[in-house]
Amino acid sequence: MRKRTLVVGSAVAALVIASAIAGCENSPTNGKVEDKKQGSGTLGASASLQDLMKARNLSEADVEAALKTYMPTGKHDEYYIFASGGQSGNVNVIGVPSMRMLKVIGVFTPESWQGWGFGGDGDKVLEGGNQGNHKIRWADMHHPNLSETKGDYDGKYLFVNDKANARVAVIDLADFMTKQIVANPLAASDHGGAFVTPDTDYVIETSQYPAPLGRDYVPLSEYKEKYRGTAIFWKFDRQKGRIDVSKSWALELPPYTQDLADAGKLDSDGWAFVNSWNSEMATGGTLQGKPAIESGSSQNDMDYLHIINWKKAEELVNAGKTKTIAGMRVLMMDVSGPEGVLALVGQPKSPHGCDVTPDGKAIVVGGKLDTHATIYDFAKIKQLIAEKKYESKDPYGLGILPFKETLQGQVEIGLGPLHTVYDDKGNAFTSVFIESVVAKWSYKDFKKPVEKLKVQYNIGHILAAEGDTVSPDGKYLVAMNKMSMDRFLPVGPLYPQNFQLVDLTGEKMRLIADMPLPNAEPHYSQMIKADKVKPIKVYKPGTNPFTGELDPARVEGGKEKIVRNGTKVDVYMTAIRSHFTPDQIEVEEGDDVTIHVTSLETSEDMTHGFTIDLYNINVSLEPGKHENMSFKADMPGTFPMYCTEFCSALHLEMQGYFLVKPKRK
Ligand code: K7E
Ligand code: CUA
Repeated sequence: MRKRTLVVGSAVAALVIASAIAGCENSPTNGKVEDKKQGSGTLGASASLQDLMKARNLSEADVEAALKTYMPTGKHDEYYIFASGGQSGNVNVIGVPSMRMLKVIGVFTPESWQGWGFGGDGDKVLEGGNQGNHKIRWADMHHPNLSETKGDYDGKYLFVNDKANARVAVIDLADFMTKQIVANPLAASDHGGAFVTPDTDYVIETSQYPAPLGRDYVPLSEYKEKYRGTAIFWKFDRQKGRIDVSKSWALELPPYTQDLADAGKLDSDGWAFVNSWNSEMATGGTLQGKPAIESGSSQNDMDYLHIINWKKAEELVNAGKTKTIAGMRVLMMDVSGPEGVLALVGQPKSPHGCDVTPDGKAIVVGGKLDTHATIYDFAKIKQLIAEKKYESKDPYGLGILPFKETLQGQVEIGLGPLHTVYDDKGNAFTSVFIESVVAKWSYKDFKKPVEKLKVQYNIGHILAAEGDTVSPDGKYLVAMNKMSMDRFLPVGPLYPQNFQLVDLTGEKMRLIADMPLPNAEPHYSQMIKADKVKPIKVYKPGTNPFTGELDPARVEGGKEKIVRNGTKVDVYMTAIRSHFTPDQIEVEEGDDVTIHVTSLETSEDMTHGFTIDLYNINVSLEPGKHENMSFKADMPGTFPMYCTEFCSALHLEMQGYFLVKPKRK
C-alpha cells in the first residue's frame, strides 16, 4: 500500500515540476521567485495542485492518467486509430493517447460537411456500392483494415466492409477520402472483411449469413442444397489504388455461418482462416414451433474453422477451374475440397474471433459459449493437409482435420472470449465479453491469464498499437466496450459506446482514459503509428480527388464561362476568397445543368463550400479541389447559392443567385 502511494506520488511530483516549467516559459511573471514558491505553475494563482485535486476529487492515479493522456495545444498525438463507425457507415479517426476525434471519413453514408453524397463527384463512388438497382446509402461497418507491406501497416490505404449490404470500400490515406466502393455480387451480407494479405495483394471479404450465391430466391427448405457461404478475394491494384474487379475471384463455402477471417503472415503467408458457427445449419422457424437460430445453431459442441490455401486457389482460378456466377469467377467446393485448397477443423462451441499471431505460426480463436481460447498450430495444419490426414468429411466432401492434432494448446480465459490482439513481448490480449475484462496471457507458453483488467462494460473487439501486424508495438490497447451504462452524462435510452484506453507500458495494465463514441457501434479498429501516415495538405489546383488527376473540366482564373448547348448548360466556375465566378446563373426549367467548380485557393486549411438552396446540392471545396455537379433544374424559382464554410471576414458575402425560369405554358 505504502509502496503504491510512493509510486503514484512520483507522478504528482512530475506534474508539479512540469507545471512549474510551463509556468516559467509562458507566464508574463517569468522568473519571479515567489511565483514558483507557490507551486502554482499555470494551474491558477489561487489553487495549488493538491487543492485542485481535492476540489475535483481526483486521486493520484487519476492525475497520473491525466498526465499520460493530456495533449497540450498544438502538440500531436502519437498514434491514429481508424475505427469502424458501425451503423453510421463512416470511419472515425481518433488520436492516441488524447482520444480526441480528428475526423469522420464519409464512406458508405452521405456526410454533409465533406459534401459526400450531395451532388458532387463522390456520388459516383457511392453509386458503385449500389446492389443491383438498389441505391444503398448506409452501412453496418465492422472491420477496418490498413494496407500492409510485408505484414506491417504502410499507412497508404484503408479498407472497410459493410456487413448489412456486403460491400467493401477503399479509402486513400493521402487525402482521407473514399475512392471506391465495390458491391459483392454473390453474398447478401458479409463479415470476414475487409482483411488484407501481407502485401495487400488481396482484400478478403467473406460472407456472413448463407444465401444462394447471387442471391436468387430459393425456399429455406433447400437450405442445405442451395444456400452457400463465400469468400471473395478482391484483387488490389496498388498502382491505381483501386480494387480490380476483373481480376478478383471467389471460393464457394458451405452454408455454415462464416464469421471472422484473417490472412496468414510470415510462416502462414498464402493462407487464410475463417471461423464459423451454425454447423447445425439451423434456419429458425419460430412460428412453426422450430427453435430459433439462437438455440438451433448452438446444439453441436463443435463448429468449423475454414482453412484456405489462397495461393493454390489463385493458381486453380488462373487455370480456369472456376464457374462464373453473377459475373464472378468462383472456385466450387468440388474442386477446392479434393485439391486441399479448402479444409475444415473443429472449433469449440460458437466461436468468434480468428486472429493469427504476429509470427504467423498460430491462429487464436475465441468461443462465445466456451471459456477457452483455442490456439491452432499452423505447421501441424499444413502437414496434415499435405498428408490428407482427414478424420472425416463434411456433407460437402470437405476434409475435416483431427482437432486435437492441430492444436498448440488451449488456454482457460474466462466467460465469453472473443477477439485477440498482441504486443511486442509475446503477450496476447483477449476481449472477454460476458466477464467484461481484458485478459492478458502468453501465446508462447499458454499460461492462464496472467492478468485481467475490468472494463466498463462488456467488451467486444479489442485493439492494440499495430497489434495485428508482424511487429506489434505494445504501449497502448483499447477496449471497445458495447455498453457505457454509468460512465457518462445520461443522454436518453440510447447510450454511447465506450472506448477505454489502456496503458501497457507498466507491469500491470492500467486504464487511463474513457472516450464516448456517440455515433454508432464500432466493431473493429486499428491503431497505426502517426508518422507512417502522410496526408497531403492541399490539392494540386484543379484536381479531381476521385480520379486523382487534373479534371478535364477544371477551371482557371479568368476562364470562367457559361455554355449552353440545347437544354444542356455547363457552368465553369471558380471559388476564391470571397466570391464565386460566375455569381449569377440563369437557366430554364428542365435544363440539365452541370456546375464545374475549381477552388483557386492554394493555402492550407482554406476551404470553401458550395450549395444551392433547396436543390440538395452541397460540396466541400478544399484548396485546389475540383468538383462537378450535375442535376436537372426541375424546380423553377429563385435560389441563393452560397459558401457554407466560414472562410474569411466576408464569407457571408460569398454568395450568388441560381435562377430557374419557369417553362412557358
Ligand atoms: Cu462485432 Cu468483429 Cu463484427 Cu466481434 S464483430 S464484437
Ligand atoms: Cu468561402 Cu465562405
